[in-house]
Amino acid sequence: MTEAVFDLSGRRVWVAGHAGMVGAALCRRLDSEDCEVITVDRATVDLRRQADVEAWMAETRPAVVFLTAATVGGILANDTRPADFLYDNLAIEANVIHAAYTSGVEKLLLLGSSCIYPREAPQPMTEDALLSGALEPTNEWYAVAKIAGIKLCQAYRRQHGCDFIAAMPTNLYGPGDTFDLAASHVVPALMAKAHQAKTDGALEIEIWGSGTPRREFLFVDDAADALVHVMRCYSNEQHINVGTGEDLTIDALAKMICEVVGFEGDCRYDASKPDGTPRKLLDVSRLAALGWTASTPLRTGLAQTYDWYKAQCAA
Ligand code: GFB
Repeated sequence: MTEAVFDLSGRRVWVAGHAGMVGAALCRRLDSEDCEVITVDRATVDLRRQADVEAWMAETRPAVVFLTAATVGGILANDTRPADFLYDNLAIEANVIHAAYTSGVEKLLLLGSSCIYPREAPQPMTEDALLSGALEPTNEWYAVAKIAGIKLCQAYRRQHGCDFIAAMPTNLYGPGDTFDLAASHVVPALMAKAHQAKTDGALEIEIWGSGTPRREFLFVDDAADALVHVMRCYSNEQHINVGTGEDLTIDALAKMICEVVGFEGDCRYDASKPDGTPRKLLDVSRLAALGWTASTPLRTGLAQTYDWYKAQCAA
């Protein structure tokens, strides 16, 4: 086990973005830590408004910040709402990171995304692949904002000595995900489609693209555990990958989701929808060297997510 270098005990920890899937999982994970978790609703502090953020942070003085707040979405949302994905995320990162510096935050972790890497990056993608080639066009707006976030953490570390770090997770899924088909990522989208088809007695579900792209999926409670581990054990200017190190095709994922849901119909591919990046597999050697590896198998995580979704549908 890696020796802890940063202790959360007794510290005031702000989970920015607590209402989102990752923020909520982090709050669950931090329940078992001896720290004070604070959150603030969007109606009280809009993180895109600099004055709101500075005033709230100066008043509440968190010692530690997990910056998970972001405008996020699946491939279609990224492709059709470029201004939201670029502006919202740049504003949130700039405001929170600068206010963390001015209010004396001891440590901040920015959550990014594996889409920061070039579309044609060698697989699995190491941290060094950043800015080595052109981005995937469907999500370059979000990627540029997250790259700017990494650079903000580096810049405040270099110029002001701030212990600000950045973690780049692979595609995440789990309880609390967005199941709205216009905004969702592939896991909740296919789960909702399969569930609806099973309920309606439909013969097939529609899968976007060709089914051939490969993706890596990490269960959100594993991700939250990894982020706490990284907060404790990592302090470096270079960002760090967070994933499982294993991927599968969208076709294989769709079949697994149909099995979990109990839908026995067919999958029909809609080639008019984008595939996005052909492959996005992270090299997780650095994280493994810190003593963390994922523990929830994909099928187990999908079953837990489906249980959560069914409970929401029934509510
Ligand atoms: O999860 P997803 O939207 O995100 O799509 P990305 C992954 C793959 O699943 C793509 C296919 O090849 C989609 O075409 N897919 C098949 C579907 N059926 C569906 C469906 O019904 N809904 C969705 N959403 N996809 C996002 C980025 O990329 O991943 C973000 O746009 C971010 O910036 C996020 O990085 C993690 O992996 O393609």
